[in-house]
Formats: sequence, structure tokens, C-alpha cells
Amino acid sequence: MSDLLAISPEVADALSRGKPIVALETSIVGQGLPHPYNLRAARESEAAIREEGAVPATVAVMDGRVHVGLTDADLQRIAAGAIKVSSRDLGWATGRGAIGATTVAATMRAAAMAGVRFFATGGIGGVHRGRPEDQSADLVELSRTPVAVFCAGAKIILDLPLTLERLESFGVPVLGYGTDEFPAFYSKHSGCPVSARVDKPIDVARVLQASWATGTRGVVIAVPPPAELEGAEELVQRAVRELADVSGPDLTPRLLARVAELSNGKSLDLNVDLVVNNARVAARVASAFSELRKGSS
Ligand code: PSU
Ligand code: MN
Repeated sequence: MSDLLAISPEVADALSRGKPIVALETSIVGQGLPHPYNLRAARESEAAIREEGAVPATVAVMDGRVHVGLTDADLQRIAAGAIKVSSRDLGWATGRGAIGATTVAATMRAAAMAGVRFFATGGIGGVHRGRPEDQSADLVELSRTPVAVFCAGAKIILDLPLTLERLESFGVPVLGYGTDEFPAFYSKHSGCPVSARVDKPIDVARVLQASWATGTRGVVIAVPPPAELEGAEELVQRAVRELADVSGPDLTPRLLARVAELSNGKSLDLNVDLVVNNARVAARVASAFSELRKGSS
């Protein structure tokens, strides 16, 4: 294994014993959520994964290496200031010794390098509204890396129908967990259908096993958020209008920050809750998958 990869002792032990493991991203800690919501989301997600009998593997770039499994001190370093690292940035960010918070795309890659197949986040990136040329590298990574990504859909700041079309073109299944509808992050409803519905952890585990056996790479498991943010659509439309001039990697964090202001912080509590909920569902599915493998070997 490459020296570039630093797997924590706990994650290494879980890998060698075939224990269920769930990766977590840190862009949410470094850019997506303000203090103290960012650390709360990270710590509570890790706790939820442990409660379900799985091992959390939080990913970040530090000291010239890609870390899989962080200490609480590591998390605090990320929270104190980190650059946003997507898949294309992994090379130069490690080379320069940057402190990097990994996006969905970069976290999927790190998870795959370490042999971890389950990953929970808030919402995946996608195609931006009114800016179809701004398409998150998350979608491309889903097309090529065999990791199951548990999320509350794509961030509502995005063009959801276009994002789903792109996922379809890329051959990425979008499974609705207990729903026929793709959730919209701050809302359980988007009006867009998923490609298949799954109702129980064991069902998801079976679909994943069969999908990977038939050449599918990334899979999205869309979990409805545990609550709704009232008037989310109007808030988002306003934020998108106000930030029409912003582009590139700054756009996603800026939009999330503006929605937080416009909702008087209500979007932040929901954001933490849905991330933790996704982590819990991912841990249950990872556990069911481990059982399935034991049963068949
Ligand atoms: N969802 C959130 N908060 C976030 C993000 C997603 O609730 O901070 C991050 C994820 O890391 C995702 C990234 O991969 O935003 C997408 O950024 P971009 O559109 O620049 O690819
Ligand atoms: Mn982008």
C-alpha cells in the first residue's frame, strides 16, 4: 500500500477483521458548515456509526498524506482551517503538505484506496442551477469508483432533474431508501423519481452486491431527511439569485452559508441531523453487507 495513505489503527484493524466500516467526508467540516455545527456533525456521525456496531473512517489530507480514520485532534485541525480538496486536488494537496477537507469525490477515492465501500455524507454535488457547465466532480467519481454513497439527495441548491439525468447517463443507480422519490436535502420531496426503491438494510446490501457484481461502480442511496426546512425552495431561489456572479469551488459553500443566514440558522440544525441520520443508515447497511458476505463464504 502506498505511503501516501495513512490508515488509522482502528480502521486497519476493522479492515483486517472484515468489520463494517463507514467513511465520512470533511468538506462539510472545513467548508460546508460553520462552527460549532461542523464539529458536531462530524462527532455525532462517528458516534452514530459506532452505536450501530461499525467503525467510522473520516477522511482528510494532512501532513502530506491521505488519512482514513481521524482522531478528534485531527478533526479540530480541519475545523481550524482547511482547503477544499476534490478528486483532482488529492495529488498536489498531499504533495504540498496542505491541510485538506475532502469532498464527496475525493473521499470516495480515498475510501476505495483503503478498501472501504460505504460512505455517508449530507448531499452529493451535482449540476448547478442555471449553470449546467458547473457539474460537480462527485458525479464523475460516482461513475468510476465502487463506493456506496448515503446522502439526503443532492444539495437543494442544485438542478436536481439535470443532476439525476447525468447520473443516469453515467450508469449510477439512485436507490430511494424507504421512498420512491429523490429527496431534496432540506425536504423529503423533489418530485423526481429514483431508479429503484429499497426498504431495509439487507435489501440495500443485496442490491449493492448484485450491482457491483454486474459492473456498476458508484451507487447513490438517497435517504429522506429526518425533518423538513419550511420554505426551503424560496430561500434557495433567493440565495441562487444573489450569488449569480459566483462560480467554481466557492459556489457550493457560499450558497450553503447564505441559506443558513436566510433561514436564521434553521438549515444548520437540519443539516447536522440529516448527516448523522445518513451515517446511521450507512452503518446498518455496511453491517448487513458484512453478514451477507460471511453467509456466502
Ligand atoms: N453537502 C453538504 N455540505 C457540503 C457539501 C455537500 O451538506 O459542504 C460538499 C461536499 O463535500 C460535496 C461538495 O462533495 O460540497 C461539492 O462541491 P462542488 O459542487 O464544488 O463539487
Ligand atoms: Mn462545482
